[in-house]
Amino acid sequence: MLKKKSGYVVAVVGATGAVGTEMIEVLEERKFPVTRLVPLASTRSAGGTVTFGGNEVPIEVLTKDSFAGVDIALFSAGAELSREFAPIAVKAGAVVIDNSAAWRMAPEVPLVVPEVNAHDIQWHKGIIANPNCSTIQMVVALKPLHDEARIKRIVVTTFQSVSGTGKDAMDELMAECQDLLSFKSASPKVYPYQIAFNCLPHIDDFLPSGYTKEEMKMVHETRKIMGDQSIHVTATTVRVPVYVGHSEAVNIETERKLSANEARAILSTAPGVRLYDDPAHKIYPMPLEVAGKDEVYVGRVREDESIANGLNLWVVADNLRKGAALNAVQIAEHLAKADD
Ligand code: 25A
Ligand code: L14
Repeated sequence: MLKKKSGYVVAVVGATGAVGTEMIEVLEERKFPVTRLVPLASTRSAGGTVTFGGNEVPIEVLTKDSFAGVDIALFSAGAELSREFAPIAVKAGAVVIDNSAAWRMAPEVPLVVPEVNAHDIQWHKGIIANPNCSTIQMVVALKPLHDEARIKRIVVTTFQSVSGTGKDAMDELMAECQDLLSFKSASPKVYPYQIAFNCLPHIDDFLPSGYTKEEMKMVHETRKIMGDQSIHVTATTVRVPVYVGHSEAVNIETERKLSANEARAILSTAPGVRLYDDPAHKIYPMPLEVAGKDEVYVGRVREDESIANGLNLWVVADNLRKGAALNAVQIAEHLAKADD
């Protein structure tokens, strides 16, 4: 449990990564009460610093002893590290907010998107999991519609940016563009094929069923966050040559009929949602515009004319912010508030 304090010692594991960097920025931006920041990374980053509150803070190498005196530990260095070090951090007295897939489906670990299920934070036993980026933005948009009309089935196709994979993937997209535009061939390392000027229907590993792990995360995590095992979800996840911002084409079937206007009215006041839907004036969300924003943008709200109670939506969010760092810091804010 987090003890009430006027400020907290906050560790960021993976502080130099795409998400870790954003976590430090969001902590500062939202004026989270940090008395001491502990940036942790691998030996590759040792000797460097991160800037926080106008100070250069030295990066420390992650070890079993890194968590002495730490109140909150934000993890974003991959599932393997989280599996090993999150229990160590908890033993040392920290509350862990973990951004990897390691703990999300563990029954004793709450999986939280504050706009949807902040109430689940209270039963944590030391670890709170941050959901998959694609799932977070989808449930922020769908929860208010589910509350009104009960969603029976979701069919989603994602268009995911390379920043989801991390810094190396962002560098790879840039290098491939430069090579191709100078008439050299691309040499992919992070992805199995060239991502520049291409789409890869392959995110995370394939399972024997033919689905990818990323697709199945959207199925299982959506049900856990919404607290409703009866929702049917099917997903196709696609990598696209975009730096930041995931987009999703979402089709839902509801128990009660919702007109597009009703859905728009609900979404226009929903927490964390920005309705951005005026096709007559070419107003619809795009990743280039949404990158850097906190809200989940929703546009292209239409009735699905092929079924009785169906809707189509286009959902875009900054995967590094709401999809990862911002959601984690929002959870920390709830923790700090809860012990008032
Ligand atoms: O398993 P998962 O859950 O699927 O997650 C896999 C990866 O996804 C990212 C994150 O990558 C993670 O490693 N990630 C996780 N959750 C995410 C989410 N929700 C998510 N991305 C989006 N949404 P990342 O590249 O963003 O961040 C990596 C960070 O982890 C640190 N790290 C890695 N191994 C570590 C470790 N820290 C401690 N101990 C370890 N053993 C990593 O630090 C980074 O902070 P670093 O010091 O290794 O990297 C610092 C700089 O070095 C560069 N670099 C990376 N690899 C190499 C390299 N340089 C040379 N050679 C390399 N092989 C990096 O560019 C970085 O700038
Ligand atoms: O959080 O886009 O489970 O490659 C792992 C894969 C985040 C996105 C997670 C990607 C994801 C990531």
